[in-house]
Amino acid sequence: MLAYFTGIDILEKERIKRLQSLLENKEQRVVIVAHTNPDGDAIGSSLGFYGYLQQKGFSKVDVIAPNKYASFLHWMPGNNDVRIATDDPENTLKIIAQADMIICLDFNGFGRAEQLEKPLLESTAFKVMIDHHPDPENGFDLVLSDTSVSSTAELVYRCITDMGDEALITKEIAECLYAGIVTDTGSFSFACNNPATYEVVARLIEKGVDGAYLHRLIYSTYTENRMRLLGYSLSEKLQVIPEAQTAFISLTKKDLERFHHNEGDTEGLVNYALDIRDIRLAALFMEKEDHVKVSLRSVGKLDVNRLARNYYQGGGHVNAAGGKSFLTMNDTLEAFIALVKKGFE
Ligand SMILES: [Mn+2]
Repeated sequence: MLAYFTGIDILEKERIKRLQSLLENKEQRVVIVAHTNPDGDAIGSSLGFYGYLQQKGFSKVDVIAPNKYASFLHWMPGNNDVRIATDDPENTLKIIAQADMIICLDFNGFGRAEQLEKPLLESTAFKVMIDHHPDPENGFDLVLSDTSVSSTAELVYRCITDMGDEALITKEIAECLYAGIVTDTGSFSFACNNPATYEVVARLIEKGVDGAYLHRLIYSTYTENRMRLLGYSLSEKLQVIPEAQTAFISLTKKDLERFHHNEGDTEGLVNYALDIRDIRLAALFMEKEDHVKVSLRSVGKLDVNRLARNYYQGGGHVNAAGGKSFLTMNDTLEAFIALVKKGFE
């Protein structure tokens, strides 16, 4: 039996029961939604839950991603069924409007689905949130939120198990959930100092997951251009502010074009800046069409979720967050440097 994994606490048990009874009607139309710029946990938990509903006997389930995502996630079982909202906006809106139940995974406010925010709000479907980000927003009919878990994928495993359906988890579902946990913990290097996470992972391995194989599918996927962009970013575009224990990388549109940048090529890049000794805050600034995308990472108690909320109209976790700046790249960097030098805490 599970030694550390004791299931969701009493308060949550009522909610699990609620979800369980809601899932008794297999004829209803269910829509699973991931957040914009979906990461490994968003896609992994969405496809894991999708597989689970299929195993349970649901036949009208759609999975929607607001926009395209990186190709290193395309191996996941069920990936070909994911609808990309930006590819087919009309049908996406129809599906959301006709849904009986909407399950939002790995985000906790409709705004994180960007252009789908309004349709989601307007839909009369029963709305479920399963997530691990801090400060869940109102507007959901059922909230399963736990900020202590490594990932939404771990939470999905727990929900399925608590509903008594562990036996329905196939190898394919396990692979999706494993991918979510691996990517959200930086391959078990943060947000997982909890025996329960490893116990869930042990169960997924029992289901037939080949960790080494999946690791290569996820991480050993660089194109030559992506590898050279990484080298260029570190040697030419990295700035260090030792007195503020801060390091950051900035990439203009021209930089990105030079390396024929593809979606996902800068995934994980910000973490390199954090690997410098004594650096506690790392940032990546990327020039987009009408804004600068900001990714923030920190170590320890330094709260980049707050930094992202207060200065970059975004959010995330204490040690990993993101947002946007609508200043020019130069002004964005100047403001950032001033901010970290004066100390924003
Ligand atoms: Mn996550």
